[in-house]
Amino acid sequence: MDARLEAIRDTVLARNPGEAEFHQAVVEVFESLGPVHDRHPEFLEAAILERLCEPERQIIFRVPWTDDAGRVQINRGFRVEFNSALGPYKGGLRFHPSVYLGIVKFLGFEQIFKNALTGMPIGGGKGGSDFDPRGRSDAEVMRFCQSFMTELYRHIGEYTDVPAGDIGVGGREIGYLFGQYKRITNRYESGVLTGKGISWGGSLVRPEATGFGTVIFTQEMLKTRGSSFDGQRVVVSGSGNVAINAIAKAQSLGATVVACSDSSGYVVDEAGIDVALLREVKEVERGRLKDYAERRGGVSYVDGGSVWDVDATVALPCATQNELDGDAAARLVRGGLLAVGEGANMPSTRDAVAVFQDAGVLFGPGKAANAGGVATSALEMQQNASRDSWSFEHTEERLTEIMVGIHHRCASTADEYGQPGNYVLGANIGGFVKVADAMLAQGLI
Ligand code: NDP
Ligand code: 2IT
Repeated sequence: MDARLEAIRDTVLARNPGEAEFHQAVVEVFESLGPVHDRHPEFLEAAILERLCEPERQIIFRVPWTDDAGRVQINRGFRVEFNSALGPYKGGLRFHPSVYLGIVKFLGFEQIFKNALTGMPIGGGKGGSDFDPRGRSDAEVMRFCQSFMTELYRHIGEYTDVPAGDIGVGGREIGYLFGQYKRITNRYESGVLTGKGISWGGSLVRPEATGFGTVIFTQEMLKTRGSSFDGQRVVVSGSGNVAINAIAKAQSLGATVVACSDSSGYVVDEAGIDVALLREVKEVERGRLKDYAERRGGVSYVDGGSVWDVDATVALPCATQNELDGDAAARLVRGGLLAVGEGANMPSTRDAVAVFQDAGVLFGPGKAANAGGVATSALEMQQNASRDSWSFEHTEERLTEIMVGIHHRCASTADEYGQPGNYVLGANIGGFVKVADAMLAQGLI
């Protein structure tokens, strides 16, 4: 790493002790930015990096609620409003027991660059709670969401901060959150949240957008080698919103998705995952992948273990951070891997990324490859602002244009900085320069 940046990195790490995921995300970005600072010494003079690493605002709050047995439960809520140089803070809410400040900050930090890459007018933010929705009734989830919004509402708004979904937060949760926001503020302010239901201000394609976008980005990478999804053997991790829609899109392009996972195990389905059955089990019944395997029949379900033990030509990690380590990466490379598209945020460890890049595997980092979700959220905001709603076809066309544009921006930036095919460098520099220019123009704030 560039020596000037090393000193800034050390200060950032020391100022934010115990936040391993945030450190990892910061270091990964800093490693790309040396050459930018050679060309733009003004960024150093204006302390752009120091400012970028310090969130504009961090909110931590108590979320009290009662469970179905009448017992009082207390969770912790977070919203980190990281950077508003390009637009209102924008990013999802994650409900998962592992959530703490370091996770929210890593996600918020990555979101700044991702959102810049989309070309849409959105800043970076992220939030969530250590609430575990697993096994909770609808009524419990509703009471939790209402309590969460009773504090959050004062910090958000169409022009201020626009949350959406992430792990553990989908259409059901956005509905309860929106209802409570509307009730407290007495405003039907559609643009305050995205991922809404289609009849009350949501956008077609938003539910599919992250998974579809990941596949579109990966298809663009494959094209640079004269290849495509047609005939590929694909492994996807996770079986939530991003994973299911990535599976659907990859198979619609002629690939066979032979395995997917949840946090309990993975299924190997050599005939190709049955997407309709997977949706029924996971989205309608909120069941487990084991239930899919039992209902599907003729497939193998592996309790525990790693889905990355299954050979693939294309890997789409769509579950969570650091789920794919250096050993798993080396195994996948030995199995004939051509490309990785990250549907999740930071799913590959730093070792894994190095293994992929050294082996010449096409590697699309999450902040580029999974940007279709937030980009379509921005399209939802556009529709809300104009009180309009677009067709599925039109919205999907816009998503495709945006993903092809992000691929182009990453690839051309990597070329410009003398590292063709390095999408990590391209995404980090491409996102950073846009935000840094805007921060310079807006003065010392
Ligand atoms: P969901 O909650 O719909 O699904 C998450 C999936 O990942 C589930 O299958 C879950 O398994 C698995 N998973 C979650 N945590 C872990 C863990 N600690 N270990 C193993 N498996 C785990 O979330 P999404 O599909 O929305 O999100 C998946 C990833 O995509 C996240 O990294 C998220 O940040 C990222 N992302 C999401 C976007 C969106 O629009 N939703 C946009 C861009 C990125 P189980 O059910 O067993 O918990
Ligand atoms: O990580 C992400 O980009 C998301 N969870 C989606 C954020 C959004 O505002 O749609």
